[in-house]
Amino acid sequence: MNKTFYITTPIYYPSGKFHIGSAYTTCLCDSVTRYKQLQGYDTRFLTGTDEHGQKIEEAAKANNKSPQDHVDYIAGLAKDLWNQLAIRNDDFIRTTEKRHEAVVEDIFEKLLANDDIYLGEYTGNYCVSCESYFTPTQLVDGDKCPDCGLTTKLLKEETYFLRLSKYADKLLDFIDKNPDFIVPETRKNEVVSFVKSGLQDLSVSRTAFSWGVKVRSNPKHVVYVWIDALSNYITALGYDSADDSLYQKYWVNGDEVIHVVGKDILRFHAIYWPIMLMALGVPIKFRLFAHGWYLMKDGKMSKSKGNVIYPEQLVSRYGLDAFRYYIVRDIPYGNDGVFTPEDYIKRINTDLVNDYGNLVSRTISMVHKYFGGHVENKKHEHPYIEFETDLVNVANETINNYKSLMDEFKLSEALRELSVLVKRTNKLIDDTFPWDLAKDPALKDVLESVMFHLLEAIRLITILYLPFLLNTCAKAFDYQGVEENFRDFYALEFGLKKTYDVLKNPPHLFPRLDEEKEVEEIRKLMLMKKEDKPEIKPILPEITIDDFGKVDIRAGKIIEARNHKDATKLLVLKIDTGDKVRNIVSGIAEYYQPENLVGKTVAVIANLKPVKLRGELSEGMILAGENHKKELVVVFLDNSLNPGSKIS
Ligand code: ME8
Repeated sequence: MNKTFYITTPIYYPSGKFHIGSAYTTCLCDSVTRYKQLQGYDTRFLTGTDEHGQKIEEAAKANNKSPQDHVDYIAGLAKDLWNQLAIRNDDFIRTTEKRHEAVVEDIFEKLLANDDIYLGEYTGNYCVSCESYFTPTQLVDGDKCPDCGLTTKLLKEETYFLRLSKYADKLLDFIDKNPDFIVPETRKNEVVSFVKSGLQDLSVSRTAFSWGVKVRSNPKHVVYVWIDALSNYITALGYDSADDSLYQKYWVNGDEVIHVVGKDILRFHAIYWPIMLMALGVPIKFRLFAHGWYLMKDGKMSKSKGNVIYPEQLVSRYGLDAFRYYIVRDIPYGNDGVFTPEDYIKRINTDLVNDYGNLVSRTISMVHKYFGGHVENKKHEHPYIEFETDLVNVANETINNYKSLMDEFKLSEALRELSVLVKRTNKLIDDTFPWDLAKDPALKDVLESVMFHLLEAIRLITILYLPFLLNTCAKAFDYQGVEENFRDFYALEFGLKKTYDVLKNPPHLFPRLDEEKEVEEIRKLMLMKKEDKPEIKPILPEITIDDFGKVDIRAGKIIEARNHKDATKLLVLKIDTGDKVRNIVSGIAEYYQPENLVGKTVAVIANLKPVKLRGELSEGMILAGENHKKELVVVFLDNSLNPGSKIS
């Protein structure tokens, strides 16, 4: 039976659109999963959304939505984004789902029954954004949150507490006995010293708001969002439900369980979560990999600073593979990385266009030029054999290094190793001068051997790129005519494939990017404020053609336009709609000068019930849309449409 591998991302807060930071964690987990699958593991990959809590309640309010509508909308965007990034998660858990909520209620009651949770009272400074209390010594500048810098509120509330203190020694013992429980090591050390400095019991319920899982035995309390959220890793597997087969398979009897988390949420995962599991009597099967952050040159990505970059923007301009490659390549293991447009373009141009893409193109074109597209492995002695042997050695070393780095989640480092092999393969061309060999018919076999070595090296490189370059690898294999059985990890052996028939003149794998121009393009995308980004409003429920037929839209010619005498936002228009000249009031005064509208043809809803707007009769409505700057733009029609023409 295959070994199992269960990997999870954190569940994301649906407070707004996801930027490249969230995409980083998810792409990293997806690449690790694909790698494990290639290694023959039976994998399960979970992601989802963390939908309860005051922060979400407030975000919904700010958007004039109910919390449920708000989270439905953002969870939909998240699923779309993960589809667009070709994320192959097996499940998507939402904490507002019944399958999750019911089990969280149970978990809370179990902990209460065991006296691991007790009722008490809490007074302290609370940060709504971080959903956490802070002690006076933790606060900065008087009352500011030490994590996010926002002003905290002094709250006093009845609350349930989880007995963290009771488990501190057991936790330290567990960490000691499982040296790989938290990686990297530096993060583990942070956790250990935090626990050693003394754990306070944790407040695990709230009464100040209601958007959460109610405590079953005392429903004026809702369960603290982190207790609710952390449970997702087992509720999604069916823990404590009628069918817990996934829980048994991937957790209780599973071989590897990995929670990938950002460094900011390590404490929750390394302290609260194992203690919850100990208290529940659930085995601690997981390991934690804490990664760093994507920062911007001026610090944290922030919508208000206008320095955010969204994955969709980069994918639609530069393609999925380039984005996915960059995002895991540019953050070294466990550290932070800085996103800059220059690095983004350089990384793609150097690694993918120049080194890998070019190697494939050059090799294929030489194989055609010198051998009509067909080469065979002709083992024999020749003067360049040492270059070839060296290439084979480097390839074997790369395969080994790559695997051990990938096993430790060092994806960026594994890709760096791979780049070395790509460069070394390109070097075989520089070392052997194929164009000179081609001039001497006596050296034909030598040339063929060089070509063969290039093709085999490219095949191995492409196999190792499989977890990262999702579309490109299949293309590269097709270009080289690599059969299915030579395309996976079991075929990672130099010389396994004996003959090649390559395609003629296939297109380049990656188009070269004009560095200066593209850096400018990305800068423009980054400078767009959040509100500058077109937001697509959800499509309304379906109607029939008969419903549409009830709306009578006519072409109308504007024959007069003036500002409304009392309302600065309104224009008063006289519009000829064929049947008569109508008085129509329109809220476009901020965007149009009246004199510029006269003579224009517009779309008028002619059978709208007349109304008075600020004292002026309005006998219809003209059509307009909103652009990305939230400005109204009138729908102008072709002037050849006569007044009264029916629009349908
Ligand atoms: O913390 N670079 O959700 P979240 C890299 N709901 N990673 C980043 C990042 C950046 N710029 N910005 C955010 C939560 N992240 C909780 C998790 S799990 C039971 C509950 C990472 O949406 C961040 O480090 O605020 C975290 O790992 C993840 O995105 C989700 O953050």
